Amino acid sequence: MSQQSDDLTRKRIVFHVDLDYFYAQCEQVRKPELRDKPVAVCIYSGRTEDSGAVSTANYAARALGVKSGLPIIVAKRIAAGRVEFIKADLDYYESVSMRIMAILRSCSSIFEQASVDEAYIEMHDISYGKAVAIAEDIKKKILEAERLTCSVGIGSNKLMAKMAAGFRKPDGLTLVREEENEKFLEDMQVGDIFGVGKVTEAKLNEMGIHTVSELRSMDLYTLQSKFGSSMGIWLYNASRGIDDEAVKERQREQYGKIVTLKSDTRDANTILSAANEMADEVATMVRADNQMFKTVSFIGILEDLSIRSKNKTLQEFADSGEAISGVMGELVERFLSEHEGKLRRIGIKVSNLSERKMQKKLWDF
Ligand code: DCP
Ligand code: CA
Ligand code: CA
Repeated sequence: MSQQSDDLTRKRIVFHVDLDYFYAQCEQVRKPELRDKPVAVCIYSGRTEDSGAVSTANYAARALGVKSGLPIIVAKRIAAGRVEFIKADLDYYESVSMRIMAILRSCSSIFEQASVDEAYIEMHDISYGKAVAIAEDIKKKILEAERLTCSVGIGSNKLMAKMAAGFRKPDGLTLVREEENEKFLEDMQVGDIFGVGKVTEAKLNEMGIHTVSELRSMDLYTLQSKFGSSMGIWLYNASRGIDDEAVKERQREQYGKIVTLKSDTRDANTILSAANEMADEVATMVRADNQMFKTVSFIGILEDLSIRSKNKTLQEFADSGEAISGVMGELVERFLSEHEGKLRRIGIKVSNLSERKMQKKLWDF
């Protein structure tokens, strides 16, 4: 065979694109003065001045020990004066994300957004060489449009693409050929396999299994008897780089919005008017996606930060703000009669979605 394996077309190639230190990079793009500084983006809970957690940090801040999940107070203790602490602006990151997802969606009809900053793209009948060129082009497009870097993994399935994307960050591009899957995984820890959670990892470690190659030495029967039949087979396959999950667009399951009240209260009128103010906004999001909803929920976050909700299912699918406001009085009343204490934040949510039928549109004429 004279042909190199790179020139052969592959039946299925999956790309995983993950934006680098996403929230922090978004901040650096709009504030160029942050370009060369360690940056941490924080979600403040509002309780006391510095309560809350770091949602992400750029790599310079990570080098100083500041990373996702760290309490802000601790992060500031570690890196006082050396790291810029910025309040998260989720709406802004969401808008950047939506524009980037539109770019990625245009690359292939087989597309799946997996989170605010990552997506899978599937292509057929291209060579690995061509796949690398496409990945380079994707990176260039995102850089040109939004000045953001990302890391891309190319693999024979979703699992391998995801693992490849995490291999070299930031600004990475990693190709794992199908025949390299086992080699790529074997020295990793079982907990490094995407999808293996803390509980499974601990259980495997207890059984004396730490590396992926040790996991691969387990027979299917033993794995299934310890982890159940579907988890057992998943582990068996994952340790070999086998995964047949489809890349498919995820359906959204709900739309909603939450606000903090001006002051903690249990005054029904104050709560109701704040809830109704959000109704049109939520309904507009639903209509923009050509969806309808059947269930409306009122969510209350009490002074002790516990979250409670009341919901009502409508007779018919609806897509208007009035349909939400129409049941809000009843929901708020039920909420207040069942829960004591003042409300600190409130939210509304619609769920039980259905795509708006084409017929409905025709009827509208
Ligand atoms: N995020 C968060 N809280 C966490 C983890 C993440 O709010 N505990 C948010 C902030 C991140 C974004 O989600 O910017 C994407 O998460 P990633 O895990 O992809 O992390 P980053 O993009 O920040 O960094 P990396 O370069 O490692 O992908
Ligand atoms: Ca990321
Ligand atoms: Ca991510």
